[in-house]
Amino acid sequence: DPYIDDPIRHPALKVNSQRPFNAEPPPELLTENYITPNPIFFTRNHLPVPNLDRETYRLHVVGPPGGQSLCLSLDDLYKFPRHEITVTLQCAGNRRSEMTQFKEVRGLEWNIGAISTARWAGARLCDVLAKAGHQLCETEAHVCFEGLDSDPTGTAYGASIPLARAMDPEAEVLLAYEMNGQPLPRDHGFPVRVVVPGVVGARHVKWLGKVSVEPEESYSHWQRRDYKGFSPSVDWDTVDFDSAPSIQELPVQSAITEPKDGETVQSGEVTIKGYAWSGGGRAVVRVDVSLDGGLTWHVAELDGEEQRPRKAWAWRLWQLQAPVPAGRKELNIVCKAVDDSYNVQPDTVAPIWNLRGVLSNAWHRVHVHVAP
Ligand code: MTE
Ligand code: MO
Repeated sequence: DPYIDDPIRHPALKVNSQRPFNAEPPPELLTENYITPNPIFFTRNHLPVPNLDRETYRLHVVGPPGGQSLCLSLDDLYKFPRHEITVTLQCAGNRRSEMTQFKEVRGLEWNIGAISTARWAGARLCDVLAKAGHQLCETEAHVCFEGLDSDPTGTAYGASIPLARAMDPEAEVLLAYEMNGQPLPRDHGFPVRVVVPGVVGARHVKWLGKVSVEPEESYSHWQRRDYKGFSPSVDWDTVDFDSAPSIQELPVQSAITEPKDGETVQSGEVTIKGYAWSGGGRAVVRVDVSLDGGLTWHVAELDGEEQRPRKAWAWRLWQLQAPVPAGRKELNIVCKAVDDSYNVQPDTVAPIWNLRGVLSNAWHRVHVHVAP
């Protein structure tokens, strides 16, 4: 059993798949803290968790012609200037179960918890690439990452991001060795992972073994044959993965974490809580909440850390206290967020449904009963 050596996990996690391990925190725990505690941070593994040793770990950075390849120990990485940022990580499959309800898709049944936020510390990728002699070039180029996790044929997890993002100090791409003040937990990439603020989780390669600059995107399955969006009309007989770009920056997202679907709330006043986030450093500027399925709206209060313009890497938590209209037996609660480019969420899943169930960001809806 290649999974025999996987770490022990927190019992509160809702497990979507045991081998490989995939799990999310329950909604009410997700927004209990602005920073998600490490033990309940959602986990998305495609393969067994490698058991790496901090002393023998090496990161290989392939240099350009005329540059120098680097072979970095953890202590070597500590010598680069330390950079610390709060970043929300979201899987492309977050909220996939809502797409499944509309029409079958292939993928893990994530509820709204395939998203979490941590304080990450590490070396800036741009500093490490510069040390190896890499520069921005005029022609298209990509930074390819390889994990030290692999399948029985020896194929490693891999992904890539454009070189322009990797070299941009303002994009703050990290080779992270710390998560919330601790060494990375094994499930989250011990000892080193990539953190690409504002970009889909799949590019944040864990257990990082190799970094190289290539003229093409990574040839990994997860870069080329997965994590892409398609028209609702495309099915598994007609899909052409080469025709769509790989997902990088994610669209605007929000969800309700309290109350839960099917719950009974007290009459009088109801408190509604949730999260909102957008990709590419776009800040959430507003969250609208409706108690009547979208006929009338309230503006929620945004909590959590104020985000910097163009560098809004982390989510906002939000809440709304609203009177329950007298005589109502049930509420159809809806939320939708707006980012600073005025991007909005689609109202239903149908027009964004896709065969892989990614990019699921329709208005989130929760139906509750009102106590008599
Ligand atoms: N890196 C490696 N090496 N192997 C993986 O399976 N999964 C990716 C990414 N990095 C993965 C990986 C995906 S799809 C996501 S969403 C994030 O890691 C999840 O990170 P987390 O488990 O720390 O939440
Ligand atoms: Mo993912």
